[in-house]
Amino acid sequence: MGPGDTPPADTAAGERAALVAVARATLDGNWEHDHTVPSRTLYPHQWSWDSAFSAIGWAHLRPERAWAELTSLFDAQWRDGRVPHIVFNPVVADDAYFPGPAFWATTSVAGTPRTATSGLVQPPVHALAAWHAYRRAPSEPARAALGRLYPRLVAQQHYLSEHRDVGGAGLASIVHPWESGLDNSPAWDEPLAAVPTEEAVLRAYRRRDIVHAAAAHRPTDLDYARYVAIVTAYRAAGYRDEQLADRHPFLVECPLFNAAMGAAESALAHIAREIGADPGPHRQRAAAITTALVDRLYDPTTGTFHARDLRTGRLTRARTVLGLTPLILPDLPTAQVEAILVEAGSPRFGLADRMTRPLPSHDRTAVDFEPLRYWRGPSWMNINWLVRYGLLAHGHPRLAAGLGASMIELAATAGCHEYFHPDTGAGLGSPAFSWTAALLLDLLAEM
Ligand code: 9WN
Repeated sequence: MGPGDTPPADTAAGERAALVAVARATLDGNWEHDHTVPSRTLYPHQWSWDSAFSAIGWAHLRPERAWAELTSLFDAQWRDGRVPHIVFNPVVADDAYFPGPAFWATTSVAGTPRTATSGLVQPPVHALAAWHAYRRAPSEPARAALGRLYPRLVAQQHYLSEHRDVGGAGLASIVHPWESGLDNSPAWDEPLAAVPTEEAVLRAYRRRDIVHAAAAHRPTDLDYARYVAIVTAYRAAGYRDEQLADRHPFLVECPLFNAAMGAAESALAHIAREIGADPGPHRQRAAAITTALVDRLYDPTTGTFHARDLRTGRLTRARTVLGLTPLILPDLPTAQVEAILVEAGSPRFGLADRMTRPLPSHDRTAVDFEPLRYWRGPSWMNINWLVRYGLLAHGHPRLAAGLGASMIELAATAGCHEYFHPDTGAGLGSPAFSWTAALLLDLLAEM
């Protein structure tokens, strides 16, 4: 049976119950006192945007964990408002993950929490996730938790708009590919190639990821050498953001990161109304970010959104799935919504009312499309969930249903893997990955 076909009711109910059980077992197995690890083997600490997606899943199972998850993450917020991309669990050995806490050395930096963290951030999807989780399971304790989170979410946005607007046009820059969440996306190839380094840098370190996953499915050693070089530069400057343009080797405006920042303001407007605060300023900021995103990152000649490399001033050429994600902005103008639908429906991505496989992470027709390598081709549940969210927001329920059915089919066949082969659907990376389970639960509740 293919995605979109209707099974008999009892089979459907049985399959659904089995899927819920797998997702629940995955999330339960990855729960760690106050947060969910993305994967017990590959990622044994707390990751920022993973926690946002996990919270959405917990809202369906144990809502108190959704709020504990977000609260523990924001407990590690820096004084300047940045929410670190990794919060290290002190009881896990330093070498369980590379780069570990000793490499980041954040605890000696002023304004950081006592807990060791990384010094980078990730896409700010937390306000959207918090609002979504609240709507899935509204209650008085949930509203109280949302109220406590609100000023911290506002501070997160403030950090990005005040410290990271390196281009001066109202968008935030990422200072490392890890901040995009799509680490080795072809979108970063051009800016990354300009980062001076040698693979030999890695001789001083030991990658842990390729102990747990196939090296051919992960970023290369040269990628890692550059990742290390960029962190080293940022760390040497005490993770400060002043004069980044004069000294930092990697500065890029990412379509997803900025779409998340705009969508966060829209979500904050809803949250503000719910808890009795003023939604007006959030609505204004959402509109301003949407306008800046269209001005800066939309290319009318390709009809999609691209990343802008601030070191060259140019848009990077790759047409990746990042280009579709501004759909999560509720105010995105119709012209760009239509353009994204054309791009998504093209053979590059294959979005349709009935589709066999979810969206790949990169253009299927590109010469550098790699179906096994991480963010250079495989399908990922979180990006598909975000695009589906955007399709619903812009009134395309049939496309959202087609995409959703293909996502459920993927997990039903392969399990809650980290990512999936974009043609065969085979599971890749970690076999018990939290956001796959969490977002599967969310989809099952809706479809
Ligand atoms: C570096 C945890 C994280 C995700 C990222 C994903 C991967 C880390 C890594 O895993 O990144 O942050 O070690 O590869 O790319 O999106 O948050 O799941």
